Amino acid sequence: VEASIPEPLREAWRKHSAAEFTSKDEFEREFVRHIETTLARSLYNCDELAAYSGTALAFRDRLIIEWNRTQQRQTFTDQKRVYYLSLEFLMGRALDNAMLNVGMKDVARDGLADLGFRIEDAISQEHDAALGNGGLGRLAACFLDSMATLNYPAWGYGLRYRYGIFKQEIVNGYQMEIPDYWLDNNPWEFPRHDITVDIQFYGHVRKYQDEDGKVCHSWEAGETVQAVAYDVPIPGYRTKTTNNLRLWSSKASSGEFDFQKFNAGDYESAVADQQTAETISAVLYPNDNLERGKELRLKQQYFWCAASLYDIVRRFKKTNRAWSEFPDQVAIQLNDTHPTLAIVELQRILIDVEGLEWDEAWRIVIGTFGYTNHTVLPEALEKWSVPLMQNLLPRHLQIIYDINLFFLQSVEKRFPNDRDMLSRVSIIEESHPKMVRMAHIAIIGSHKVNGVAELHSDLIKTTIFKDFVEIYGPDRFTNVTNGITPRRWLHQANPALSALIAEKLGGYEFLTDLTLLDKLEAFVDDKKFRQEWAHIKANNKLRLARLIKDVTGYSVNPNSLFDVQVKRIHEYKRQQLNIFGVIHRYLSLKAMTPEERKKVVPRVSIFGGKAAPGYWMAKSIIYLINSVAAVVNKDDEIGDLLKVIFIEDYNVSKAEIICPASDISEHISTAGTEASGTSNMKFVLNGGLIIGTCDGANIEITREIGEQNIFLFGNLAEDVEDLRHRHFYGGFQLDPQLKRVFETIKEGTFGDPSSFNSLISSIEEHGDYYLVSDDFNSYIATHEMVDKEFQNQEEWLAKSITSVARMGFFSMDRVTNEYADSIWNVEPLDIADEA
Ligand code: GPW
Repeated sequence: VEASIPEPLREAWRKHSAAEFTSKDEFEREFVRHIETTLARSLYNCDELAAYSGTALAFRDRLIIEWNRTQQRQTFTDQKRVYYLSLEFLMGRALDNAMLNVGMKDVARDGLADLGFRIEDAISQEHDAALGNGGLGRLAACFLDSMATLNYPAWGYGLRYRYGIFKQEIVNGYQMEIPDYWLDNNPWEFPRHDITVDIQFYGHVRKYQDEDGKVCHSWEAGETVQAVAYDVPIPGYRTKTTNNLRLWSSKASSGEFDFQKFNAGDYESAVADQQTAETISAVLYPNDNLERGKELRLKQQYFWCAASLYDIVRRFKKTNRAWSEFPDQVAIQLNDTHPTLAIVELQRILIDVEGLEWDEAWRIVIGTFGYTNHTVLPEALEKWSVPLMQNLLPRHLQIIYDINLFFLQSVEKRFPNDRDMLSRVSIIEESHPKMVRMAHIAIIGSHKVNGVAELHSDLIKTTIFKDFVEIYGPDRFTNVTNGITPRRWLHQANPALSALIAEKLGGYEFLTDLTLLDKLEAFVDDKKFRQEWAHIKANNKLRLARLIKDVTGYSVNPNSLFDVQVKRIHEYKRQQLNIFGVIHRYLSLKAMTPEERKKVVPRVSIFGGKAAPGYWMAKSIIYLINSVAAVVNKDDEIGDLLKVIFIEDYNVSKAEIICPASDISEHISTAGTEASGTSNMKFVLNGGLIIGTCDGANIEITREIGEQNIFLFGNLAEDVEDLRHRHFYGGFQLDPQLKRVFETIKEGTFGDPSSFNSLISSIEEHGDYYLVSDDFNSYIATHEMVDKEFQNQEEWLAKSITSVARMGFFSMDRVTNEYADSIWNVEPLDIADEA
């Protein structure tokens, strides 16, 4: 407020206020201006990278003008805001998305052509913003897109990692990890060196009495680190809203970068302190669905939660409202348990700093938070050791103990003498060392807990959180099935299909109301439409074939059936089932006569995905895929009938090329293990069929598109426990066809078999936890159906079109509105009658 210009002087400001380019000519002027001044280059040294930067800077100016207006509007109307806390935002590239959202891609294409560039070449220069591992991080990115598009006043909060998810290279069939340093020349972030927060760690708690004799606590820091805000503008699609993603970067706090040491000439140790502080935001942990309890990870979590809450509270305090109104102004969504410390931190701020009573503070906390669970896998549920937390966050541990005490007292009252119940629901696990169960804090401190697909939400209520349903009743638990943004995953990734749909539907409204796709069903039998549909798929397959040639050197026949599985490599996602199936196919082909082979549908099995660097089994799976590829792809007897491809460094921008190009994709997790999956939605929305288990969102996709349009197989979630039990106590029977596959591997067909020992023995000898053998037979049989049905191209096309027409439910906009209504209680900002 102090920095505001007095009214009489504002006229001059308004006269010169920045304007947005609106024509090709103006775009070209902005582009050249940025090349010549911002980048200090000229037409004599403008390469494609500079052309990307010039275009990005021109669009960035537009976004920032809209961003400023949005923030002013949101401050002025002062409604409730949503804060989405996520340790991961897997954004991918920003330029194409920005151009499409503001509706100026054609203008930029023509302008760039005038100046000597192809827009695709400029776009492909951009480095992916890869601040995430997989589905959880990409979901956060889809949320941001949707919240802006629907005009919700919403901010994302995350960490500005210097290194995103590692870049994967395949060397001699093995995964190698290369650091992903991505920050140089990133035009999309705005450093806010004036927005900083000092964050404490370690130290001790001092107890004292205030003037009124009330017992108070003060946390006296052992160490402080400074958080600096970096803002990333998030444009909505064809809307005035440009929201903010605020990422925190760590550095030594000003007092800490020691002037004394510096003065005394002790530069080395002064710089070492600086570097220690910077390690907090240095690197994204590369684990998907796994928690390893490392101290630096806990530091990251607290650093980010504390900085974000300080920022949120500071914004609230400017409104001069009573604390009791906090939950009417602020909704905070926790993307998994990673930000659970925010619950404890808000309670600490309210009682230790603001002086509220415990009960009033706790009501505010519960009213503010919502918690989304994304997994039931035990190894992914976060637990922190008590001694670790005691050392790093002593006051928070006290508060956690108090939360637990009051909670257990209330449980004891409702369920007297149920000691087992108390120990099951306690925040503290009585192990050695004791552990803090973060999910329990998240449930106790939130007013809503949601799963991400129906089956998964049912499972959390009946298994891992069953006791909490008894304690709180069913209302605290709900389901919001995941979705995807159709802007990036249809319009941007598959412009030709988007244009064809727009032509049939009379415009692009479906991009903001995806249920309109249902009008496509009327054209299923339209010959010409079918041809155009098929033509687009064929072109997308050509585009993928070019990418495959570029990254692997292999040429694939684009008329083959493209069978794709791209996602993080994990035993529960069962890429091993897929590659064993490929080996089975290879053996069948080898056993055929030339006559029989003529009837076979040629296939390309395409894999992609990263293994966590410490996940041995996942790395073995990658090595097996590449070893099979090396043998099969050079087998002249087989030729085009089977090719195996591993696309290295799968990421968001590669997904944009891969998803539109599949005939069939694989979503084949052990039933009950994949909470939702979201790439299943991306593939179907782009006209690919899927083969999958009855797991996660596959079940709802089936319900929407019809079971005749999906290839389902395998055991059901309800049978898994029983099957696992039988593996150990009823004797284990290896599927005979899988046995033949194992024998082939053991004979050395794909190189030294000892490399695959642990993969095979986990199934043959150690209980086959993921039921690969139990599902193998039906998996093979279902793939035979796929082959057969693919030969009837007309039927296949009808399935493809019908499926797309019925995918409206999986728009992220539906998801965002459900969160807004049932969890956040926020309204979109009405900007219709804005001057
Ligand atoms: F373990 N998911 C993910 F639950 O990508 F935290 N990484 C993770 O660490 C976790 C979950 C976590 C995924 C789920 O595996 C996937 O099924 C789901 O579609 C996605 O989160 C978004 O909800």
